[in-house]
Amino acid sequence: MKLITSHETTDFDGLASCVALQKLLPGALIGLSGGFSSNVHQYLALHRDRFRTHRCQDLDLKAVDLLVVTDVRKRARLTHVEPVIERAAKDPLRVRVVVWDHHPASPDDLHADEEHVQPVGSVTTLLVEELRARAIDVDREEATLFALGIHEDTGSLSYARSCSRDAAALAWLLGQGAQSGLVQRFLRPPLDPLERELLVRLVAVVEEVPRAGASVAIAALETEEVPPTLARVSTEAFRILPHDALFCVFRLRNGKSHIVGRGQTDTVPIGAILGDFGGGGHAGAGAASVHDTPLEEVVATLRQSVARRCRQPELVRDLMSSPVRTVSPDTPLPELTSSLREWGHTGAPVVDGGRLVGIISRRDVERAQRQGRAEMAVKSCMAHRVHTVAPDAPLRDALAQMREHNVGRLPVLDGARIVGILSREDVLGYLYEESPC
Ligand SMILES: [Mn+2]
Repeated sequence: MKLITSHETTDFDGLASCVALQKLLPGALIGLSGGFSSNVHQYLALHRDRFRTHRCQDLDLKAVDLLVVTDVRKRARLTHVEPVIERAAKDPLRVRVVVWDHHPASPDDLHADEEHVQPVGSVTTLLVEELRARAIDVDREEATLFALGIHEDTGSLSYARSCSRDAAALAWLLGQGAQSGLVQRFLRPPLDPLERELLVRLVAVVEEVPRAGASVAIAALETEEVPPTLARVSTEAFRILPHDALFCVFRLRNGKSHIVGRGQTDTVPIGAILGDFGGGGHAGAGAASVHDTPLEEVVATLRQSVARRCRQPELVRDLMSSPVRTVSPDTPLPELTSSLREWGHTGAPVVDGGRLVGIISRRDVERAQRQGRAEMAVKSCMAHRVHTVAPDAPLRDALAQMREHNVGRLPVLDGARIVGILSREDVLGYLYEESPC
């Protein structure tokens, strides 16, 4: 028997990639843990007969001679096929293992005879590319399911890890009849009353983790809801809260704690942090389970893991321009204009005897020209109130200042000494780095 499987609490990327694999391997069965994320659960209420899946406990796993695993490689998330994995380890000639995945490698990964692993936004993208390459037709229901897989894992192409290959696969699926209106409906069904209630409780207990380098928050509470609900409510909480990353810890009455992580900055590696608890995921989302540990202890361990694993954020000193070109308060405006043009700058700090006394921009000069003051000195139209930043301030603090005061450049002061300047151009150059794949 050929068996296709994916991770526990199967999401749209997992289900879509299983269905795509079944088209590549006619006759293979899809066997899963039986637990689905809640949006997939609702989708299957309508599509169960169109896309047949089995629970592994209802299948004769001893008959499996080919195991194809998709959207996961960690054994901890594959307990429903553990007997097959064990048999493959003992007798590799009798059971072949093939893996399709897009997650980073980890020590808990199962051994595979054949691996198709690429760092794209969704594993469904890899399978859509394979179907296209083999000229296998897909109908509009399949195309819509595959589109759901790509939309879910790439945040509709908005997450940092989504790439041009995901977009190309999605474009092709639209050409095959994928229904965008239905994608919207099945991807994010509204929260039900119980989920809304849990969301309100969760938001009330959010606490920020100090000195994580980014805005990281933890919310911990006791509940009796099921894991798919916990994942959905965590996603919604992350969407409405202002943090770069959010970890939600839910302790159930049976003593088990379920941790859900959501994030949108590469300085907080969600998957690696939850890996410390035997769970996993990627940079933007992950989950883990902890047994028989008091809630406070789980939270304390989580705080330590966050502190240890978060990368330090970009600092102003790493991005600022240095040395700084400055002008004197007595510089005539025509001379300033030609200097700015020569330097390729749109403004400059004004320094008098080594002391920062103002800042002037091309816009100030243009205003002076309009008012007939084009021949005057810099001091006549410079801004006296200068917003500055320290060299070891995180970049996001500098951005917050630029936004709040609507200024395009911040002189960088080390004590009273001007050591650099951070401009909009410096920040843009950093933000627009090349795409991940
Ligand atoms: Mn995935």
